[in-house]
This record gives sequence, C-alpha cells and structure tokens, in this order.
Amino acid sequence: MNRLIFLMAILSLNGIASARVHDSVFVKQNYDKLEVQIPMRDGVKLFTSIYIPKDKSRTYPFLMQRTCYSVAPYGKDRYRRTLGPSKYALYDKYIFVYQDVRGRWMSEGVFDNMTPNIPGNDRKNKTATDEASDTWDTIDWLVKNIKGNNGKAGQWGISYPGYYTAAGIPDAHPALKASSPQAPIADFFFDDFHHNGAFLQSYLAAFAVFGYQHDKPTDRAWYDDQLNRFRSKPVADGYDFNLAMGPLKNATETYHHDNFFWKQIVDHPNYDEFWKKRNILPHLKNVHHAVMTVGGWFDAEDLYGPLNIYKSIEKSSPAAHNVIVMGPWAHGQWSRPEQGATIHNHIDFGDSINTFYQREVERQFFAHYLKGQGAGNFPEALMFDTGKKEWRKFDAWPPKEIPPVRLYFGEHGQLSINKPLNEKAVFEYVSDPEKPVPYTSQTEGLVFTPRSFMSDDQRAASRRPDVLTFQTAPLTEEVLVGGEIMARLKVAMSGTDADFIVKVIDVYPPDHPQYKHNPSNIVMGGYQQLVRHEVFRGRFRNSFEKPAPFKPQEPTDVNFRLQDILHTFKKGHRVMIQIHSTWFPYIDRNPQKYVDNIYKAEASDFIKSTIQVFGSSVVEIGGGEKLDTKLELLQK
Ligand code: PG9
Repeated sequence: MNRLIFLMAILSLNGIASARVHDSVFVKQNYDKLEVQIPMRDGVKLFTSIYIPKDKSRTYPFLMQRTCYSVAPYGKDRYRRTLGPSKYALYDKYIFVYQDVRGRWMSEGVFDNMTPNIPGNDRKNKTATDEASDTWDTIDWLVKNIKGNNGKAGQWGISYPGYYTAAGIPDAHPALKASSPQAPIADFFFDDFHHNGAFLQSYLAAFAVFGYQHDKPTDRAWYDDQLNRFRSKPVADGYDFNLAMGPLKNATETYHHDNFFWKQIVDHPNYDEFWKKRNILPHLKNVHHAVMTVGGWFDAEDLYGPLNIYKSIEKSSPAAHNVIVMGPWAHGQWSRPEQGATIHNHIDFGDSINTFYQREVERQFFAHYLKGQGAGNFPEALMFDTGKKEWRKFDAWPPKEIPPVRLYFGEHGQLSINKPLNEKAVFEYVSDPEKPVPYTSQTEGLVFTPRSFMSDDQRAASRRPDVLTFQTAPLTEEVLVGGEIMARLKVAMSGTDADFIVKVIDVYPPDHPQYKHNPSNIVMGGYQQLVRHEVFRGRFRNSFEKPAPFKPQEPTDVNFRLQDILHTFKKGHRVMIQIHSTWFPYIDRNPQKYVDNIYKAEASDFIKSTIQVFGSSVVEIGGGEKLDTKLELLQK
C-alpha cells in the first residue's frame, strides 16, 4: 500500500510540476515580452514589463499590476513563470502589464509609503503626482502605444499591490473598466504596522524593505544589508528575542537608526496628518467602473483594508458595480494554485475553494468587464461562513438578514448570549509586561509578518491568570453571527495606560474529529479556535489623534470595533470570549504607565497593572451601532 501511495505522490508531483512547467512554457509560446520606461506627467519614467499575446487574430484588454516588490525577471528574454491573477487569466489571454512604482527597483523617482492622494477630479490636467496620476498616465500611454489592445484596462494586486490598485481607482482613466484590490492596505494605522494605534512588533524585521531609497534604478535589492541586520544570527524563538530586546527604543538604536520609514513611525505615534493623508478611504468616491475587492477572513496583514475599501466605495458610489469576496484564507492565499484542501494553520476549510474562486469568480469578473463575456451577475457579497465552511451570497454587507448577537460576561467564566448578567460583577487580572501573553501556541522564529495565529488554538491563553475567559455551555442549536463587531468594555486599572485584546473563539466539542493534515499532537477535541481578534491601544479611546491617560481606578469606557465576521457556531460547540492586555510579540508591550511616545519609553516605564473589566461590558456582533463614526470623523 505504501508503494502505491508513494507512486501516486510522485505522479501528482509530476502533475503539478508539469502544470507549472506547462504554465511557463505556455507563457513563452504564447506571449512576447516588451520592456519600456513610461514617462509620467512630471517626466519621471516608470519601468514597465508588457507581455503581449502572439495571436494577433483578436484584440485584448490590458490587465495591470503596479508593485513596490519588483516586476522581475528583468531582461526582454527573461519571462515570468506565469502571468496574471491566476492560470485562467493566463490561458484566457490579456496584455499583461507589470510596473515598478515610483522610486522602486528599475523605476525612477522617490518612494513614499502609501503615497498621499491629491484630491481632484480633473486628473488628466493635474501636474502634481500620486498613484492615481501615475496609473492614469500609464493607462493613457498603453492604450495609445501598444498595438492590438481593445481600449479597455483592468488592474489587480494583492497586499501593497492591492493598495496601488485601490489608489488607482480615484479619477480613473476612461479606459479603466475593472479593478480588483485584493488584501489591499487602506491605512497603515489600522492595517499591517498598527492595529488601532498599537504597533505590530511582529513586523520589526520587515522595515528594511520600506525604509530606504534606491539611489538609482536597479534590479538588485538595495536594502539587503539592512534586512540582514536581523539575520546575523538565526532566531529560534521570536518571543524571547523580542522580550530580550527590551523597549522599542533599543530597536531604533540596533536596527533602524537610518530607516526613514521607522523614523516616521516613531515621530508619528498618534493618528496625525502624516497618517490621515496616507489613508486612501476618503478618496474612493465618484467610482464609475467595476470594483471587486477580495480578502481573507484569516488575513493577518490586511483585513481592515478590503472590508473598509468595499464599504467606502459602497457609501460614496452606490451606483458603482462594487462587490466583495471574503474567503477562509490567509493573506493572498486565494491566488495560490489549487492544493486540494484549503488549510489555515490547523484548520481544514474544505476542498477546491481556490479553483472555485479563481475559475468561477475572478476569471468571470475580468472576462465580463474587459471582454464583454458572461452575464456579469455577480453577488454583492460572496462571503464564506467559516463555521459551516460554505459560501453564502448577500445583497448587502454588513448583512441585514442576520440578527445581532450580544455576548455578556458572568461569574465563573460564564458567557451569556443576548441575556445581560450581573452588571456589578468585576473581573480582574494582573497584566505584567515582563511576562506578556504569547500570541501563538507554537514557537516561531523571527517572522517577516505574522500569519498562522489567526485561527490558532487559544487553550494555552485561556489557562493564564492574566487572560479573562468566558464561554457558553455547549450550544443546543447552531448560532450564526455575521457583520461588524463592537467591543464595549467598561474597565478600570491601577496604571494609567493599557491595551485591550478581545478575541471571539469557537470551542470545539471534545469528540471533534482530527484533521488529516495535522500531526497527532494537534488535538481538535476541545480546540479553542480563534475566529476573530482585535487590539485596541486604550489611550486612543476618545480620539486616535489625541491620546489620553487613564485615571487609576476610575471606571472608563473603552469601545472599539473588531473586523467583520461570518461564522456559524455549530450545535455542541461553545462561544468563547477572551480579554487580555498583552499579546507578544504580535504587538509591542504597553508600558501601562502613560508616556507620550511608547517608541521612546524607557525600560523603567514598564509596570504591572491590575486591570478590572466590569459586568456591564458587552461584545456585539452584527446589527450593532457602527463605531466607525469615530473613524469617519477622522477621515474627513
Ligand atoms: N501586507 C504586506 C506588507 C506591508 C508592509 C510590511 C509587510 C507586509 C503588503 O501589504 O504588501
């Protein structure tokens, strides 16, 4: 039997290998490559690789990706192994365009993170540049200079390229007919580097990529030496490494003393003009072409972005063909070639999910809007229920048809659904920054960005005295939660500052079957699967721009949103909520003594704090009052 399995494995590997070889062979057999320097309106030239179908019997739309991560391979005879957002687009044939954005790799100019958008609907005649004008100028040049195009252009990108797609939407060129920002960044104060003002220390090693200017166009990574500062010796345990480093001021001295982006982060600890002008959301208005935003429910990098880009366009341009797809994916996982099962950490979410998305959703979106193919009847919101593990279509998101669920905390770790318990109850823990709650059940080295923790087992956390844990009895019937989440905490503390982490957790029944991709020591019986979390730096409870200390022992409201959710808690499962104040090294440690700038805090500023959470607190899922009124105020 083992021989048969081995043989099948070899054949399937050959199959994958031949498919991969086939893609790269298909590219060379069916596309010609062109490399051009496209002049922007200010004269800066952007390096652009263009792959044109050899078959001249028909015309083709453009499908473009703009990126800060390089359009390699460089050289007109060196071809990408595949083209486009999936192999379906490759075989359907487009004129694929890949561009190094301003200031990156082989393009000229100066790089800026999250280039501030310059508002103005007369994009064609503006002289100042931003990503919208660079996108406009690029499309204009392509339509006028590349033979065999059908006068239509689409754009897509994942992660930072997803941001460039979103940033190319305002005041779009008339030829731009379809945009698909995927895991797009919307605002670095809420995506990637920060969550509600708390710094993601798990990103510490990534700064080199974004914090140095190249002195001229180059096809070599000019920041490698700075990246290697973290690689001088292997780091087996990121928790110990980051704890031993001490306060963030030591990171400045040791690793990032010459990094312009780190300096900007340190100089702008609050949501000031520096961050506000880099937020793309307020500029997503008057959208007249089709937009399909894609994200992953377990995307540890950009989850705020896709949800809020979709909602911003929905609000500003209700007539736009604006849809959203959210699947059971990690960051960018939907773009991977089909592996059979979609696995996130220990959880198996089902088979052929990527094939369904790439072939039946994404392929159809571009074919319809760029080639006039198909009926174009895309659901407003195609959302994956991460508990039932099935897709659902909604006419609106957040959904109107899912009743709100309110979760109340009670004594002895009781969690009540829709029934308030004892408002006068007080729950208490001692938060010690010298012994922060680990953010993952596994030991990780120094990650570039966090990833697998988003659906991880929370049993180790629930057994810690500095983690408040509340859970229902086993459910007698399934409970569906969907939409936006609000945590409304009433707290008090012995210190003068604190972070709050709130987690929504699905507790599996003791007899839950194992998943075959896990080793036997990953026990799914009783697994406490993280479904959604969020971090909130308490100093920003009244305003992200104007932080304020807490008054010791004074009951204080800390209200904040967690990112959206669609999850069925099945019969026999339990709903669990955890609350704590450290989560390391995912986020940096709050000294818990108020200091003006945590990036400059001294080791002596870090103190233990006794935190109290009162029984009047509640977590609302779906239907709740939208807290982003505060965010909306910020975005004006
Ligand atoms: N989420 C990706 C990232 C940004 C910044 C640092 C590290 C990763 C991305 O948006 O490309």
